[in-house]
Amino acid sequence: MTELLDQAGATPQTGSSRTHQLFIAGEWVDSCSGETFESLNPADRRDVVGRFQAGNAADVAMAVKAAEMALPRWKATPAPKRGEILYRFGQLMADHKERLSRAMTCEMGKVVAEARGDVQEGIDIAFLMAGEGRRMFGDTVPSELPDKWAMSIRQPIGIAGIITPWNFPMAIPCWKMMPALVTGNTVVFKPASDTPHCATLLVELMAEAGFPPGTVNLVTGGGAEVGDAIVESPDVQVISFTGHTSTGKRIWERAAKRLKRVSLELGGKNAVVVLRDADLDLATDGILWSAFGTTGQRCTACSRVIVERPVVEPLLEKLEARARKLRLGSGLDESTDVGPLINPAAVEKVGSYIDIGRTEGELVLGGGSATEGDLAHGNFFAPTIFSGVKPMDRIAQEEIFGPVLSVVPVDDYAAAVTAVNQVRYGLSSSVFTRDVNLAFRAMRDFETGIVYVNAGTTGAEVHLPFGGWKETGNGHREAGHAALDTFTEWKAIYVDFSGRLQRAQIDNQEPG
Ligand code: UN1
Repeated sequence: MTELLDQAGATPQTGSSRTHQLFIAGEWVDSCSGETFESLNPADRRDVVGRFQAGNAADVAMAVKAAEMALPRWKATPAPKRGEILYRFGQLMADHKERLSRAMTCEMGKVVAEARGDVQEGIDIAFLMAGEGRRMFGDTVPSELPDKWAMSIRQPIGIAGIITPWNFPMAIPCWKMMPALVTGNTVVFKPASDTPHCATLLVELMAEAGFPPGTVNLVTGGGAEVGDAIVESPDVQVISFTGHTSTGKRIWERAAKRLKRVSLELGGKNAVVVLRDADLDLATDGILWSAFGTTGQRCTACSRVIVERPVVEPLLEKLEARARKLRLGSGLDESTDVGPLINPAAVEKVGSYIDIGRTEGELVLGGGSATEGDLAHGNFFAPTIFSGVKPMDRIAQEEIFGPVLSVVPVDDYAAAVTAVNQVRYGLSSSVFTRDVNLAFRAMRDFETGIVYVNAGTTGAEVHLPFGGWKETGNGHREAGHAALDTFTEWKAIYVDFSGRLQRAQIDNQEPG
């Protein structure tokens, strides 16, 4: 373990081109394909973070087999004991926080302060879910019949397929694996192809924490090979996926054929609403942090600012002045505000939205990739602001997943609500106002799974449900105790100790 972590943190600019392996049944092994792929540092693509196994369906089959073999013992392990392993894992993450964070920055680019937040979110969910080992509440309720006991308990579903994105490469796998494991499922984990190193480091720590062989299996590789095989496997009963809406829809369709449970966290098009009475300095802080933090690559990122007309000009002035000062660069440099995008394809996609935006609004700032000086070898994109955007314009409707912000003027609160809600997604929203009545109306009216008052759209905490309405998901939630619903079956149990047959809904009715 320490060897891997040492390499992760020690030589961040050069990385390690060592070849990593899959983790199946408690062993580090090569892929059946015999092929590998590289993970590159997005701040400097010459820096190879490492080589990783290109897994395929045969590897997935072995991982599923290992998860199946481990299941009976893991299920039979008392939940508080399972929880103790989660506590150990959370503590190991805390012990190695700095090195994990730096490794994350090297592999996916987010500035190291935010990488620390990502690791911290993993620690938080490990500790929260460890505690579930001693809670996992069901109901104990009175029966409608005398001398009869009624209660409900949660039980594991079986093998969980965990398919995760690169933007929160430690937090999101932990959001999914911690509730899956504490409830007694075993796991096959496929991380995004852009962040296999982060996943490898996590799984190393999980092994060290004492998860028994086969409870957690890691298969790196492409979606078409590894992801599809997990989704198609008849023995994987539950899938938890975070990523593109189109991929999520495909997964759900395919899994539906086998009536699998699927939890999806997909896109967002999150709005900050600034009302005319808002504290504009505070709003500026919140908007910049949620629009340009993580280079706009959060599902919760703010990409629309819906502003009442009287304050459009003063707000825009503040946003532009502050955004102009944001420093682009390597996330390992503590003075950097905005790191790179994840890969060249992302630069191209974000760039294509600039062309669209120019025909829809007015470009105020940015609008292109940044290649000067030290940025030349990275996937950098300048923080970009468009003004005068209309609610139904494409840049105000489609998820861009980059540092692009659209300012959308509206006439009043009612028009702001319409604009917030007239999108296909519904993850996060926020309102800046000092009017308590309008704040409460917004909490009621915004059709999103998360609403902030006088804060930006990012920064969800792990003990509340995380997820969205509409095409952001399919009704499931991560984090909080809601996360347990994804990974458990309910069992209602009735114990009749009357010694005679009592027929519910019949014997307890007054004779007519
Ligand atoms: C995501 O972008 O998919 O609320 C997750 C937030 C973070 C999690 C974001 N705690 O911004």
